[in-house]
Amino acid sequence: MGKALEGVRVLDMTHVQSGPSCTQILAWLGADVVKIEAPGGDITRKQLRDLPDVDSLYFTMLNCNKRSITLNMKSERGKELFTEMVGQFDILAENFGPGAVDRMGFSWETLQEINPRLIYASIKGFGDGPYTHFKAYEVVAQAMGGSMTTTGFEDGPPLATGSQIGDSGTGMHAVAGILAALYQREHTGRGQRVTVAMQHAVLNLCRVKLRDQQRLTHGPLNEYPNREFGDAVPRSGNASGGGQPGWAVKCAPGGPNDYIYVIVQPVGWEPITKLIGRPELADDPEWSTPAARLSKLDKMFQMIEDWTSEHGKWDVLAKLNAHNIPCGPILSTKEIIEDTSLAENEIVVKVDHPERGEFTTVGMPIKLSDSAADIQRSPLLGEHNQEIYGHELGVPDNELAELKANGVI
Ligand code: CAO
Repeated sequence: MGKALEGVRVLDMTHVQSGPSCTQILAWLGADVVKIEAPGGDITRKQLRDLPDVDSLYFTMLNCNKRSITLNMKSERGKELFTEMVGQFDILAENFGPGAVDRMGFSWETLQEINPRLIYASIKGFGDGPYTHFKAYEVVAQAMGGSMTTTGFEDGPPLATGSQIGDSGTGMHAVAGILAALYQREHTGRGQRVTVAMQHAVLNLCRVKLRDQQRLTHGPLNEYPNREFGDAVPRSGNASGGGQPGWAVKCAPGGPNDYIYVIVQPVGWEPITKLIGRPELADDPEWSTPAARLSKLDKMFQMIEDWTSEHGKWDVLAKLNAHNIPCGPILSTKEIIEDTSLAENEIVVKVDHPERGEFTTVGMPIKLSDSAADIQRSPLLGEHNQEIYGHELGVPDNELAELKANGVI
């Protein structure tokens, strides 16, 4: 067996980011992922284009290793072809607005009748309740899942994070659900419904903030830099708010990404005092213990910054790591895309594309020793119509031409 999911077939009706991020991982695990697009194509093929008339990086970076077919799900023949495919696939994945697949004529009950082994995965913005019928995008989920309220500085507005926890974060949750359903099917012989709400996935990633919400009822959060607390967890800037204090401190020469995030574990204090030229603080009872430092973390990080701002972030990284002090320089996207170790790890990968030429993408973050991911380019719109409708479903060439002319494919 070459790949973990070899032989597993995914009918991929996903679009934009959350759903495609899920099915791309399934493809990298070896599944045969066939993306069904309306004849006009996934909207992201045309969004945020950097080159005229060429699939956008938005699309190419989320749809690698898939095949593409076009199908008008609102046509009668389209529904027939879809029904035939549902009978032959293991997984159907979609993330349309609420009710869209039902409106196409395919409820979960209907799909089960067609294929009782089908695993049907849906991503929506919300679970059951007052928001069920609402559409959602990334930052909507961040807003309603606990992320925006806890991101930013206390005297500023709520902030969106750059990481796509609502979209790709939800996609990764959906992968887990689909793989579990595949495993359960081995025992039961039955498929099942997998649903993930973006609000729920973001909240799962904000779990520690609900921990702190409950701690707050027993008093102030001393690990936070905030001086005053209301009835909800405040935004705490760059503090982790976790068991060990951390902060982003400035480095030389003072550019927008000349910062390093430093964490002061108890064992790290003594070497830090030496590095910053204040060795006397190692044994000073005012500074020597985590409890003593807790009420003056701002002063502690200011002293550290007085030192780091005289050095470049890479230099500080080396000096702190020489003493096993956890830290991370703030890497710009340019530094990341040019990072040789990320390329060597095949997490920053170059892929050739027939229309845009070579582009860089983010590779497979999950490494399996027996199932290496082989990153292949995204498909052109309808590139595999002939292969799938003609060869696999046996639709004759003359009908294919007719379906094309009539806008069915
Ligand atoms: N053939 C014919 N029609 C098709 C089709 C096909 N192959 N594929 C999709 N369509 C139609 C659907 O039937 C639907 O039409 P109706 O509304 O008339 O039933 C329409 O295209 C898609 O609707 P939509 O609500 O999904 O699209 P939108 O652009 O208005 O909304 C989004 C986009 C993302 C807000 C919405 O899809 C959504 O809320 N999805 C769930 C949450 C989600 O995944 N958000 C992630 C956003 S970024 O990753």
